Amino acid sequence: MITDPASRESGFHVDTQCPFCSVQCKIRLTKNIPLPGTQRSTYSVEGIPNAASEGRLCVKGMNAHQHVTSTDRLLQPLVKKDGKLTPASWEEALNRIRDNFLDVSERYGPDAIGLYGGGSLTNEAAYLLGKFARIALGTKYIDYNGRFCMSAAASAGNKTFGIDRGLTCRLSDIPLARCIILAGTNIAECQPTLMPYFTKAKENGAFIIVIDPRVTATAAIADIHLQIKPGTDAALANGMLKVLLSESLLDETFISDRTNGFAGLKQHLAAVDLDEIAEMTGLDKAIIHKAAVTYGQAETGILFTARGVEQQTDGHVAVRNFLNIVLATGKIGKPGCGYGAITGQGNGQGGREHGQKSDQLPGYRSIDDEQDRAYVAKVWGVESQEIPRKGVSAYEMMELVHQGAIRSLFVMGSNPVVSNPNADLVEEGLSKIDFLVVADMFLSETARMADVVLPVTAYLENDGTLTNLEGRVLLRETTIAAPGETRHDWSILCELAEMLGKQRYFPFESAEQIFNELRLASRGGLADYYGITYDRLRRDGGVYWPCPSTEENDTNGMLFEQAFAHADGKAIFHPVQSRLPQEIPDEQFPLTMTNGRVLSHYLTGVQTRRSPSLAARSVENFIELHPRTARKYKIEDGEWVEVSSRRGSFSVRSRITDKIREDTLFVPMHWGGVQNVNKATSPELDPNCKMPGFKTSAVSIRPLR
Ligand SMILES: Nc1nc2c(c(=O)[nH]1)N[C@H]1C(S)=C(S)[C@@H](COP(=O)(O)OP(=O)(O)OC[C@H]3O[C@@H](n4cnc5c(=O)[nH]c(N)nc54)[C@H](O)[C@@H]3O)O[C@H]1N2
Ligand SMILES: Nc1nc2c(c(=O)[nH]1)N[C@H]1C(S)=C(S)[C@@H](COP(=O)(O)OP(=O)(O)OC[C@H]3O[C@@H](n4cnc5c(=O)[nH]c(N)nc54)[C@H](O)[C@@H]3O)O[C@H]1N2
Ligand code: SF4
Ligand SMILES: [Mo]
Repeated sequence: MITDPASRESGFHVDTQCPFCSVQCKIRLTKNIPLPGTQRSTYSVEGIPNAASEGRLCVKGMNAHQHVTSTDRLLQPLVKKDGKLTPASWEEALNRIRDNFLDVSERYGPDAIGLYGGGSLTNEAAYLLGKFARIALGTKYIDYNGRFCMSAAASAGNKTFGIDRGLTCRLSDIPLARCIILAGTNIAECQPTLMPYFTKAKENGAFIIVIDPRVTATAAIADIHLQIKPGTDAALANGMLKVLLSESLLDETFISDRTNGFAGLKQHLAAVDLDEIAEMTGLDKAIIHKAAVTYGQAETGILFTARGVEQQTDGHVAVRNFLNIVLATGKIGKPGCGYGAITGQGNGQGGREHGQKSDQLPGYRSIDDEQDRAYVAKVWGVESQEIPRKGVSAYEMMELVHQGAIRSLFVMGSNPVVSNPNADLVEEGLSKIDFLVVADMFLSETARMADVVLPVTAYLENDGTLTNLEGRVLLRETTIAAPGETRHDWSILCELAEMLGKQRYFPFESAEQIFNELRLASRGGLADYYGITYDRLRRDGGVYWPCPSTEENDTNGMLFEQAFAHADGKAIFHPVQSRLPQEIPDEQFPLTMTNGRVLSHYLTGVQTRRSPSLAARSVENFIELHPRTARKYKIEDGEWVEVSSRRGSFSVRSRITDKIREDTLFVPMHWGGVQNVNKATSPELDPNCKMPGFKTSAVSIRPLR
C-alpha cells in the first residue's frame, strides 16, 4: 500500500481494470520496490484472463498507470482567488460550492444549476450524480458526455428492440459468425483486444465487410471494404435492403413471427433506386450488391456499428436502417448472430443506464413515466413530484450556459471545452459563466477555467462497478489509498449533499452501499441489476444484465432468443429515407471532414498525454488527406494547414495518404487549443437523440506558410 503516488519507497500489487475503453480489460499491476542504490520504482503490467479480454492488453492498458503516477496529478483542491487557481482546503472549496449553489438556487431557481457527467465514472458515481442533481439540488439539468457517444445507437436499440444493450450477443459469438459487417467502427485502434475475436472468425471462414471512408487498421481484415462518403450510411443500408429483397434473401418466418412493420419497409424499398444509392454513397453498385448478398446468404452473421455511423444528424435512423437489415434476415437471438453498438468509454454502457441522462432514472427508467417516477421516488424516500422533469442534452446545456440560463455548472468526468462540437461557443459560454466546478484528476482545458477544482481518485484507487460493451457488470476493487487529499467522486457528492442539508438521502460510506441502493432502484427496470451483488461479482468475475434474481444464474448474455423487449415481444421495422449528409460541400467549403481516434490516445487526451509512453507515440494532431487533394490545395506532407468551417478554424500538420477518399479529410479528436477539430464541427443535433453531427462537416483547407 502507498499513500502518495510519487512515493518511491514502497511497492504494491493490485488487480484492476483498464480505465479507458469499453472492453474493460483486467490488469495486474505491480509496483516494484526500487533496488538498493536506485531511485526509481518500476512497474510490471500483466493482463489477467477474464471473459472479454481473455488476458490481452493493448498499449493504452499497458501504460495506463503512468498517468496515475504523473506529477501532474491534482492532490489538493484549487479555488480561484484574484483570477488565479490557488491551493485550498477541502472545507474552503466545498463551502464555496455550497454557498454558490444555495445562492443561485434561491435567486434563480434550482434549474440555474447544471450537472455534466461522464462515461468514465463508475456505476456508483453515475447513479449518485443523477440522484444528486434531482434530490440534493432539485435541478432538471443533468446530462453527460455519453450523449456524444452512445445516444444514436441507444435510442435506435430502444425503438427497434425495446431495450438498449450494446451487444445483443456475446463476444464469444463473433467467431461463430459467417459474415460480419463493421460499419463505422475501427476496432483495431479503439478496442484492440477484441481483434482476435474477428481474426478467429476469419480463420473459421467468416467474410468481413468494413464500411469506412478510410482504409483503417480494421479494414485490413476486410474481404470487402465499402469506402463510403461520410454521412451516407442510411442510404447504403437502403441499397443493401433493396438487394436483399430483390434477391429473396429475407427470413420470411422470422419477419412474420417476431417483427412488426415490415409492410411499411417493403413499400418504402419499392422506391429505392440502386443507381441513386451508388451516387449518394460514392460506392460501386456491384460492390453494394455483393456485400448485401454475402451477408444475406450467410448462415450466421453479426452487424456492428460505432461512431462513424452514429455521430451524424441522422445517426439514429441510420442505425435503425442497419437494424432493419439484421431483422429482415433474422440474424439475431441465436448463436453467431446479433447486433452490436460498440460502446466507447470504460463505463459507456453502465453510465447510460442509471440516471445521469436528462430524460432518465435508474435502471433505464424514464423520467416522464409516472410509474417509473413513483418507483424511484419510493426507493429514494421522496414524493414523486419532488423529482424534476426532464432537462436537455449535453450540447443544449452548453447553449443554456452561453445564454446565461445555467449560471453554475458542475462537471464530473468530462472535458467539454474540447469534446463538444462548436467548441468556440462552449469555451465562450464557460468563460463567462458565474461559477464552474470541475472534479478531475488533472487540470484539463475545462478545469483551467473553473472557479473550484476538486481532485479525485483515479481508477487504481477507486472501488466500483463498470459495465463493459457486452452488458457484463465487472467489479474493480483496490487496496491502494487515495493519494494526497484526493477523494472519490461518490464521497464528494455525499459530502456536498450533507452540506446542502440532504444527508439522509446520501448516507453512504462505501461504493458497495451505493451499489446496493442502485440494485433496488434498477429492480424491475429494463437494466435490472437487482440480482448482482459485489460478492457475486467477486465469485463469477462478471455478470450480464438483465439480472433480476440473486438466486438463479439465468443470464447467459444472449438477448432476444425468444422475444424482443417490446410489450408484444416483437421488434419494429422502421423505414428510413436516404438523405445527403447534413452539410454538403460547396465552393467556399469544398471538402468533407470527418474525425475519430488513433490507437495511443484516449478522447481529449487529458490522461494519455500524461503517460510518457503513450504521448511519445503521437505528439501532435494531424489531418489525413489524399495525395490528389493535397496537390489541388498545394499542401505538402508534414506542413501546417489551417482547416476552416462555418463554425471556426483550427491548425494541424498534414499527413498525405492514399488510404482516404479524395473528397474526405480525417482529423483525430484528441487535442484541444488550436489543434482542436471541434472548433470546426457542427453543433446540429439529431432530432431523435440529440447526437451532434460530429462526423460530417464541410470545410476548406489552406497551407499555413
Ligand atoms: N484508442 C482509442 N480507443 C478508444 C477511444 C479513444 O479515444 N482512443 N475512445 C473510446 C470511445 S469513448 C469511443 S466512442 C470509441 C469509438 O470507436 P469508433 O467509433 O470505432 O472510433 P472513431 O475513430 O470515432 O470512428 C470509427 C470510424 O468511423 C469512420 N467514419 C467516419 N465517418 C464515417 C461515416 O460517415 N460512415 C462510416 N461508415 N464510417 C465513418 C472513421 O474513419 C473511423 O475509422 O472508441 C473507444 N476506444
Ligand atoms: N470531433 C469529435 N468530438 C467528439 C468525438 C468524436 O468522435 N469526434 N467523440 C465524442 C465521444 S464518443 C466522447 S465519449 C466524448 C468524450 O469527451 P470527454 O467527455 O471530454 O472525455 P475525456 O477526454 O475522457 O474527459 C474526461 C475527463 O475526466 C477525467 N476523468 C477520467 N476519469 C475520471 C473519473 O473517474 N472521475 C472524474 N471526476 N474525472 C475523471 C479525465 O482526466 C478527463 O479530464 O467526446 C466526444 N467528442
Ligand atoms: S484501452 Fe481498451 S482494449 Fe486497451 S487495454 Fe484498455 S480496456 Fe483493453
Ligand atoms: Mo465515446
